[in-house]
Amino acid sequence: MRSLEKCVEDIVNSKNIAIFCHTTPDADTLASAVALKKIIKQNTDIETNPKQIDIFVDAEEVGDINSAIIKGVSINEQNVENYDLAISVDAADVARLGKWQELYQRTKNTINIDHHQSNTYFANNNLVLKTSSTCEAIYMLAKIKNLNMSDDVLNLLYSGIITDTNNLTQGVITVNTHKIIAEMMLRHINIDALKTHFFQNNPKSKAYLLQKALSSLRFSSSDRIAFMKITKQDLQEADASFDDTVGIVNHGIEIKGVDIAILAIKQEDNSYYVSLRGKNGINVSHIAAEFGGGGHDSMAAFQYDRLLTELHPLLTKACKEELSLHPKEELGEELFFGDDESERDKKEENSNDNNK
Ligand SMILES: [Mn+2]
Repeated sequence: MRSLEKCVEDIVNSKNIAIFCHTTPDADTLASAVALKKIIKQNTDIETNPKQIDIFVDAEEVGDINSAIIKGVSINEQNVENYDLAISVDAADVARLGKWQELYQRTKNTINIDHHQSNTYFANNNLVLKTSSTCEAIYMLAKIKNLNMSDDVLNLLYSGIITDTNNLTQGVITVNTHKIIAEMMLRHINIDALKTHFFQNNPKSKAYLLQKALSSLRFSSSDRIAFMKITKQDLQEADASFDDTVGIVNHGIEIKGVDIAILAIKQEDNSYYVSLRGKNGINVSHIAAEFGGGGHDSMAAFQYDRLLTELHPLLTKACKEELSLHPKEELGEELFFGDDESERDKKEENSNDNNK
């Protein structure tokens, strides 16, 4: 993989490196940045090859749960005027770097490590892998190059994998994902503690926000679309932040018969962040792309600057087009588990017959 060779070469040869997360940072982008910094440090002889590595995130604040990832790590401290190398992690396009986009783009050498299919290949060197998360991509890249990864790093990378897949239930989960987790488990990762931290640790504000989102739940297209919204007033009344909105859309897609779940969140600047989930082969990244967004087949998102009343008919039309590609009758109730017992009985009967 030529681009990986070049990536490692550039990291080795750069003295000042800046790592960039995306705006509204999630666990994957934060953990990728911190893990990457640690991997570089753990595999560099600081005596002969000293390095300054700074991490940038355009965010007012990082919520309680994700702030554990960056605890003790300095963020947004620009120690040099110009960097030799800029690396973005988990950003599908350069605008996702927010206010740090300019610093990234004026750096002569840029690398883009990501896993979004909608990635725009905006860097000099683009390492876009079809993985569950950018954390999984970083693990693979480090593994191919036989780099050392401390237990700390494994815990960070595991955090990105489980959060981007809603604890291994959604998104791009491959044989590789499971293999990597097995390798991590053979080392040392705190699976129970991390599961509790990321999935059983919601602030009360999130529960109140969920209550409000669920009360807005509406169905359309023969109940194949579930729509929810969160208003600014909801956020205020629940004393919730944008972080608390993460995962709420899953409550829509978990409903029987629903193939597209939509959550529209009104943001501070009055634009909407629209989160989509799909199942039964529905590709919601196609829908998001129609509105300038992107993501993965089963999970995607986009921003919308105008009114919800304007968005509604457009979004409904886009969803219906996608649904028409997968008519309901084709998606009949599959038997997932087969019918082993009667199969076995039949075989036994047959073999008994043969023995007679
Ligand atoms: Mn990600």
